[in-house]
Amino acid sequence: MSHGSRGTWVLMFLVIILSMFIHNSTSKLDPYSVKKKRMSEKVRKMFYHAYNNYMMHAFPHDELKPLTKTFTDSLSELGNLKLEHLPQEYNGSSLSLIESLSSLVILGNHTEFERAVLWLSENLTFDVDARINLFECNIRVLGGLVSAHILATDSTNRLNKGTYENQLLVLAEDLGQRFLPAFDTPTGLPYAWINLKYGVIKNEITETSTSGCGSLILEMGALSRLTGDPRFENVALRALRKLWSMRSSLNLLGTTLDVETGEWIEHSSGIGAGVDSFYEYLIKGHILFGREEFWRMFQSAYLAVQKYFRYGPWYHEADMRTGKATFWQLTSLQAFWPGLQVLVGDIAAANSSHREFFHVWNKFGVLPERYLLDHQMLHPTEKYYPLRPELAESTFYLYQATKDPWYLEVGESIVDSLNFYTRVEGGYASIRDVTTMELEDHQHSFFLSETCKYLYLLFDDSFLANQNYIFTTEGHPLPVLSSWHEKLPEAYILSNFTSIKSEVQPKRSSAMSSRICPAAMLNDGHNNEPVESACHIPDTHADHRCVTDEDCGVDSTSCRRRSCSMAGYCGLWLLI
Ligand code: DMJ
Repeated sequence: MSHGSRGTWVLMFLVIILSMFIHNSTSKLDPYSVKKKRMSEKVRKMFYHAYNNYMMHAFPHDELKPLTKTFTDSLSELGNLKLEHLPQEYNGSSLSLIESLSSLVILGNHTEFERAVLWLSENLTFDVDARINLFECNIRVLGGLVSAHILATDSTNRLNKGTYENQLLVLAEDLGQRFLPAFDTPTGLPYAWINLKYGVIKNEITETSTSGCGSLILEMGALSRLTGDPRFENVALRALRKLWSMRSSLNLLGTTLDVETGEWIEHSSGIGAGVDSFYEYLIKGHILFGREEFWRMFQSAYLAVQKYFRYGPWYHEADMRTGKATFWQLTSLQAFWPGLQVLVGDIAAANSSHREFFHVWNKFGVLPERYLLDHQMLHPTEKYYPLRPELAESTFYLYQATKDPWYLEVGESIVDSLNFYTRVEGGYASIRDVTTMELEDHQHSFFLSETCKYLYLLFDDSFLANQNYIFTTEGHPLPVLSSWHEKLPEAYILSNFTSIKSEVQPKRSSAMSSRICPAAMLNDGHNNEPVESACHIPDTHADHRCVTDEDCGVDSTSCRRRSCSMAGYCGLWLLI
């Protein structure tokens, strides 16, 4: 054996020993590192199976139809209405590519990220005669572009500096300007629909959702901070404040409203469809911009939710005017709530709801869109599962907060179900009916921006190692920067990325520790006044007599709704 080849063998031997040592030491630090590595690789493959099929069969259109390997230009059809007149030459807005940008960075694929950024820079235009849903376009397109711009200008992402000259921000600003006419209403609440080329069209419908008006502040606020043009943040803030002023005396909001009259159309609401991201943007707006105003709104809104919608680990709907329960339904969208609860530290409540959602996931194999809690059956028409991310999202947050390996098990089970039921040769298909597992020809863009991302981050969170991010409702990361903060709240001083601007911070009791049920009587820490449990609703009659369940309130300790016994007394008679 020559000296040269002996040297090579010695080197290889040393490399093997060293890698064994590194492997052992990381395994010792984290006993789940092998599993995490295996699972993150599995999720990486899932993402690329979905992404590559989109790029091959659907790009530059919006979304992939994985069964027929064709495409759909869905952006202009998102929401509940269809676009009437799309021009022949319209090629979509590359929605799924925009949605994939931040996921590519999180997966460490800077080459593909750069390729996508350059393609969008040269080809994307919003000067099209397309009527789009403001909310969807904001969270998916504006959010995707703003987040990707921030990632593209972050020196750690190794972009070829010469090629990126803020093109994504220019596109985002153009889009933001096209949104502005939507806010030109007597109330400041934006129209749900806008034509990108011509603004608000004649006789446009005036009905919109609470989410539609109240989930704009992250993207529009970030756009203002990045461009220096305050108009985007101002209109979003005005709409949010108006919406908040429309709350009932119970601090509840409805689900749909009229943007011209500012009146509620649907008074029943919960934490799911039509309202979910409103709550999310209050707390995330507070984290991103440090506004106390958002915290105060959130705290009141959160307490009202826990008081009027919560039934043990479940959340039903209630009438915003009376707080009386309306619909006893579990919906797939509600599964984001435990993740939001993690952000405010209400881990125990988050854990118990998450377990119930996962229980339903296990029962059906995936989460059905709507389940009737009172009849213990699926909703007759909403039996579908469109690859939604919410359960994976909450699982990721709960694992971050607790490091309880149970959540890794949950994540693995979600990954296995997705691969077993929804993976097809041409991508990942939605499920039309969870009882038959019949598939539907649609791979929603949020599968790329959220579902795969949260599953990946559950098993590999190295992206989050050196910076604080919040994720928009569509899963696009925005960094928490001290320069964007009016005043940083006490709770976030741990970050080395942010800093306290104001020395004197008001003492604030946490929403979780003192005000949330089941604590029946607590000291509020200020004037020794007892604080009543937030979930407590007294029975109608002081002597607890009742004729129907309507006469009974909510138990202050267990937060369970009391019911009327055959003998005519309210109590916790029904055990579910
Ligand atoms: C996503 O588009 C967003 O998370 C939105 O807020 C509601 N849910 C869908 C995915 O389910």
